[in-house]
Amino acid sequence: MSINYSERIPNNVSLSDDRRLQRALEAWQPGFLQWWSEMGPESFQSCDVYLRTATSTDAQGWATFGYVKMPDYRWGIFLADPDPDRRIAFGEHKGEPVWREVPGEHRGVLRRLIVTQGDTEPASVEQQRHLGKTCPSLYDLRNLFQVNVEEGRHLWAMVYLLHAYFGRDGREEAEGLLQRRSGNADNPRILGAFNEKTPDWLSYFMFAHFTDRDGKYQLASLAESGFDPLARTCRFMLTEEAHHLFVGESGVGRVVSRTCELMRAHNTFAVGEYGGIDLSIIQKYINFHYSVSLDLFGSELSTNAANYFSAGLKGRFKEADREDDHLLTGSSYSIQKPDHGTIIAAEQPALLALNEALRDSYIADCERALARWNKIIREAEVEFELKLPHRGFRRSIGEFAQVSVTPDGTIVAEEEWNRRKSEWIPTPTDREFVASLMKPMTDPGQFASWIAPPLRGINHQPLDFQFVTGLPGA
Ligand code: BYC
Repeated sequence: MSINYSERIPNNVSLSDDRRLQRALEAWQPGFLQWWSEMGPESFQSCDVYLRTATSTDAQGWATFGYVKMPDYRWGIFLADPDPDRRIAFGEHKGEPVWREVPGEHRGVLRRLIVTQGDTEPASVEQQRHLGKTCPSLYDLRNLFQVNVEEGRHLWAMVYLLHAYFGRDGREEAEGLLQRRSGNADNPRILGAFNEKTPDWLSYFMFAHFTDRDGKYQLASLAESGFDPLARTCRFMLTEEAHHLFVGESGVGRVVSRTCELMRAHNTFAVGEYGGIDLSIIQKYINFHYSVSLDLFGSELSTNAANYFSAGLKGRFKEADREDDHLLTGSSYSIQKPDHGTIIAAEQPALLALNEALRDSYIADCERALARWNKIIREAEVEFELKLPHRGFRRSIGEFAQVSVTPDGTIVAEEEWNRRKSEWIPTPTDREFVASLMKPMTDPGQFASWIAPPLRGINHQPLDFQFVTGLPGA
């Protein structure tokens, strides 16, 4: 479905047919732009950035690239095309036509899911706002800004739903999304990972890999929703999400690749003095970001998740492709949990274990990406293997929140864990070292010492393409 760019708010939902909604969103727009100018990428607002903009919500609609100043980016409301015959695929309403309006009895719960999703989007922009100043290349700078503007658009996606379907409390929640701030002690973002700092580019690539990947799984579950506007919104958001995951996975892969290159050239594991990041430090960053992201799936056993599912509000990953009854009332699911100093598997009602089932799909996906990083190491003939820590490692939410688990899955005393944590997660010295490498590299085609160039440029452009122009001080 093509997108109408002639209106103040680009959209493919015939916004001009609903004057009230259009006016409400136009009234929210200046607050959004104000938030962007205060909390969006610092120092780069007047640069021209080679960005892609959606022109329609089908696959061809992404082909449009051009220079845009970020504050002029056409944020708007884009939903995947409706399927007039779509039916609810799971839960108590399975088989019924999907809802085009909010079902009254689920109003509060749906609003909360939408607000939680919406809150992560501006949070990530806030977390990343200082990174531009230390970009490893123009290619990476442009990718960062692409991700940032699209997270801003994802905020619009959720705000549209709040304004269009939740009346006055929806409008209040939409305001709240512009008020909370990542890491703010008085008014923080809702979920833990979105209040952490993203101080350097290694953290950023890890975030885009591990935390954005939670986004992929949560959006895919919401894309199954019986509330059709939410499902259609999330389906289009997922097409944007794919690029964010690419930035994360390929970013970490390029750091690994450069480290291996330096290891071979200098015949040492300690590549710091040659401007690289040791594999052992990369491993600690993996441990940190993976464990923070696992918490985002919620508790292993959750009546909230069971209720979302039974009510038809939030499905499972690829719900429609699954060959079970889509009700789960009689089935069980195995979860891991601590039990008297060891970790055991326990059968639990599948309905209660939905968060864990989604986390399992996520873990399998992370394993696949990890294997690709390890392939880079193997092909460089370096003896080292990156690993994902145990799911119980460093958790703050769920069954493992009260125990101290090592990366290999052993429960130890809290005192021992604290004594040994410098082996597992980045120490202040590790972070300072990584920070010391973060010098901006803005000559076209040049890359910082700690990262390999990508295989190709964005949109088939050569690597020395001027992906961002008009840099501050240039
Ligand atoms: N931090 O029953 P439980 C993305 C709360 S990322 C703080 O297990 P539930 C993106 C929970 O609210 C995707 N609190 O929770 C990525 C509950 O509170 P109440 C974001 C937490 O509801 C990168 C209590 O603990 N989207 O898009 O089953 C860049 C009991 O928990 C946390 C979504 O998350 C936490 N980590 O599951 C940009 C989808 N976890 O009821 C963007 C929408 C739990 O006791 N959200 N709690 O007051 C959801 O589906 C669910 O809210 C959650 C939690 C899966 C997050």
